[in-house]
Amino acid sequence: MRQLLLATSNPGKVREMRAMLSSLPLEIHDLRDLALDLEVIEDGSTYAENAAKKAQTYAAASGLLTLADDSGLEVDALNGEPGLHSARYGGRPDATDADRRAFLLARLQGKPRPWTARFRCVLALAFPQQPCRFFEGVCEGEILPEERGAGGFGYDPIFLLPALNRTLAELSLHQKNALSHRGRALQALIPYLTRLIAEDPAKCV
Ligand code: ITT
Repeated sequence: MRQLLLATSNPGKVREMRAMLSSLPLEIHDLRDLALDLEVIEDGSTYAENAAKKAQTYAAASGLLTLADDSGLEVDALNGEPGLHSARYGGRPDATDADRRAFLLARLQGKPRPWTARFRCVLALAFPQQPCRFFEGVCEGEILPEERGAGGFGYDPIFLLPALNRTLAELSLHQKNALSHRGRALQALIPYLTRLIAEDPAKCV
């Protein structure tokens, strides 16, 4: 069985990626299964640079075909913040997801609504010792002043999809994957991975 490593320490990302990739003929590992925990400093100036750094570091350490995700929330009224810094937003290094949501809402107080925003996700697929391939997905929406829903993770309870009048946290895992930034990036990756497995199996250990 061919193998793929999901190089993310975020359990929400792992759940969403596993759900979408489970139909492929691949044995999927995550960092917990392999007890891999390396420090990767996310100091790139783009999502792609950070995603590539994570994917290449873990591909080199594991020898496996490796997928990493760098993503962020871009709020127009905050000039695109928190963007690349979404995971570290909130003023304190030990901030929780709830702290980061509260911090974001505090920054938006007094600014005229709607607070339009988008999630962006860049996936990097790395083969040991080879350049990465990138797949991107975007999800447009709006920030709500109050939390709604208990699903998902991160900023999901305050991210509204106006056409559905639901936040991402009010959707099932499968509904979120059909519409989200990460789901869209994975939808672009799947045909590529399917071809790779069929045509060049040596690349998947
Ligand atoms: P890895 O780097 O280990 O993958 P991370 O959580 O640090 O995990 P990022 O550096 O890509 O990931 O930071 C992205 C942050 O953006 C993440 O921590 C969330 O706060 C937010 N985010 C990304 N995707 C999201 C989603 O689908 N729903 C809600 N928030 C999301």
